[in-house]
Amino acid sequence: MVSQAPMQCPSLTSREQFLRDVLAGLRASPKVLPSKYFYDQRGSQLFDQICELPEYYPTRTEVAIMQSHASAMGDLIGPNSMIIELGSGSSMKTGWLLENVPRPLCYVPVDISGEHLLEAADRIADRFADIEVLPVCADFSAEFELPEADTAIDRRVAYFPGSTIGNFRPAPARQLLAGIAKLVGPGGGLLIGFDLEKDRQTLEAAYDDADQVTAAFNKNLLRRINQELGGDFALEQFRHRAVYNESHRRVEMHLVSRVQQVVRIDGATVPFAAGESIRTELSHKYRPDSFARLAQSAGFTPVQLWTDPKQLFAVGYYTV
Ligand code: AVJ
Repeated sequence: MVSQAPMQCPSLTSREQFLRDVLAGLRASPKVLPSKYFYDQRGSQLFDQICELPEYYPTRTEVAIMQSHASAMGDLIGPNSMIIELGSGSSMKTGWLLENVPRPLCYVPVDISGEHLLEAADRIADRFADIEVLPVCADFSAEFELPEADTAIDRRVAYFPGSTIGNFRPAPARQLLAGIAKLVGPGGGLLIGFDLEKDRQTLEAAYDDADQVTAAFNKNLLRRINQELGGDFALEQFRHRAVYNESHRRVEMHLVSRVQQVVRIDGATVPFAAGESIRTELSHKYRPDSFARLAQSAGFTPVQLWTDPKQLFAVGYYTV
């Protein structure tokens, strides 16, 4: 059953906010653009395509880990739990988990995109008639209120799959995790997917695929600026670049200007030198112990870690 309180989606990205963020980023040195703006309709489609690429191992590896270990995860979580999925999107990996958590169980998908959210909530509610589904439209990186469940809840557990945490630098990642610890409270848990450090070649191929889907995903950000902010980026004058920055343990995506040029956006001008780049995304990679330390610094205790035979990706369970 989907209980639906009247749901107001915070209008996350007004045009004004988008414009402010874009101009601030392009006036900074070096130039940056926030990766959260990748996901308009076209960007979300391209991301779904990325998840199917032979080079992009994270999604299929995380799904395999969930398939193999969801029953152990469900046992650790236990009955009378509220599962709060952060950035639930289309709730792709959720079924494996919900099938294996003992009942009673309440599921709270949290997403900024209202349409995605209600569609996914309906699908989960149809498939699991005995689960109370309470969708919340919110930005999970800011504070939000949890809905009240019908049945008494013994613990709250956040589910944060997809290695989205990798988009955050260490300090904001710690803050986000500390916010999750506060949200689930004492006795609560966190089940989180994160990507593991590995050889440069595998990492760079995952973010620079042969079919150029990731390049299209990256350049879509410029197309979006053109469309929504009246920019005049010539997409073919920028080159996609993905590089593993080993000292920071992160893949960085860039758009590199092929020539010296001036771009206009809503009356503002942005000069580019030939070879100058805009950094559009950071994707941090961890070792089991480096992620445990991060989680501990946010108030969590490591309980168990699951990984795949090639140790490409990990899903960990932590408690407050
Ligand atoms: C959705 C942030 C997990 O960092 O791997 C995929 C996004 N960017 N290919 C990632 C992404 C380019 C992805 N996350």
